[in-house]
Amino acid sequence: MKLFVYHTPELTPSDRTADCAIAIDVLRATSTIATALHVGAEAVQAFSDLDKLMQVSEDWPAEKRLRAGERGGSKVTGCDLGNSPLDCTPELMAGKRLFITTTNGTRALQCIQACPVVLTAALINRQAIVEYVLKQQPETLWLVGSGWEGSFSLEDTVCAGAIASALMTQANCTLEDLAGNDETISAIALYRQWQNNLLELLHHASHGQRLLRLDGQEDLKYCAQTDILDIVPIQKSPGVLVSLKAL
Ligand code: 3SL
Repeated sequence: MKLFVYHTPELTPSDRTADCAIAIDVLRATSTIATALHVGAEAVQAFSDLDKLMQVSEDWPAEKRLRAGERGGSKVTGCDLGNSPLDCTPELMAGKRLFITTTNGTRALQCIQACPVVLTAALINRQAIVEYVLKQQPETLWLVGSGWEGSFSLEDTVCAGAIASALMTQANCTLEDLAGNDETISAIALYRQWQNNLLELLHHASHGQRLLRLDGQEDLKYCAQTDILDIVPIQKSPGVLVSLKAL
């Protein structure tokens, strides 16, 4: 297996696909997706475009849908929810489809949509993702960070490093065996430096600071936890994610 880390959708190759590609948006889209599926959402359907989300979700029974919209960290008017994973309670989500649009995370998902296997990962479901990858042994694996409007983000890269580091340890392989690009090596180094202080790293991150200004302390605390959810969000059809257990 060769693992390639790409920091943003813009840096991800568009002329080829990987056997398995994983979108990462720790703050907060992929943390929200993992949580929604964990508490019983039927599926999460992601859109980069808000108008398209409104149009497609209109055809879904109103009592079986929730619309989540975020721009610039805040909830979009007209949606039921913003993008806080803490809003994903079993009472609200069970049996519903979550239609979601966010600034960057849903774009990362869109840029890998054509890969044969598409997953989403966050720190909270890191180990479940690692176990899936170890079982499937894809020849090429991409970890795609969402970044922020085209720029690198610490939180997505540290999560990519957390996945890569666990793969190395659990597959008992070397950096040379696993790393397909330099970004992978730097992501592992970032994770190893901060693995015991992930919350502090999220506080340093520019998007962490943006969320703190919007009163997002509890979201940061939640998203900084590692391996708390045994859930693998997997693409069933373009843009539609379900729990692997429900496939
Ligand atoms: O950019 C995104 O996709 C979001 O996850 C950003 S936010 O954390 O909801 O502000």
